Amino acid sequence: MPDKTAGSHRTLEGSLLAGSARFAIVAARFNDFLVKHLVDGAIDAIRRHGGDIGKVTLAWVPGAFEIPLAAKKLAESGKYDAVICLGAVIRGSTPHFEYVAGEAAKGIGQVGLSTGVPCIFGVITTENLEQAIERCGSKMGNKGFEAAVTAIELVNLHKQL
Ligand code: INI
Repeated sequence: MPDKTAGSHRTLEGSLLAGSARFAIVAARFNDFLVKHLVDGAIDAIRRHGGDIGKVTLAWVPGAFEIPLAAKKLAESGKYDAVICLGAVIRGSTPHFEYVAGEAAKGIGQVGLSTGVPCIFGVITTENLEQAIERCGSKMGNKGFEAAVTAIELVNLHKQL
């Protein structure tokens, strides 16, 4: 935690109040029995942080590999303050895990940098199904919820930058 009492520097920090922020969610249908929980978690987080879930747009793409392009179009539309990207890539189920997970991570990062719209990496990448389940609302929390909270914080921080 930043020490807000030390020195005379100016500290910027985004609040966790969603207010009237507009969010787009891009969700990968591959492993949708898991990703649906991430989507529910993200919407729950927006609602519980005071956001208007009527303003949320949800776009489904076939797999995590397809997330970046859809995220780019949503970010470029000017209609959203942040794009929350959700998916589940499980090593056990594919020999091209590295490609899918790597391209999703790199692409989502590039969309944020190139558009200036916060683009959140809420794609879980795990060794096996058990680890994935743990991140979709059980032992390790819900990474969709966490991704949405990150989006809220960044929207509020970016207003000050
Ligand atoms: N897509 C995922 O989102 N998760 C995976 O685990 C996965 N596996 O295992 O292959 C996956 N593959 C599909 C990929 O994202 C593309 O949709 C596909 O290659 C077509 O471009």
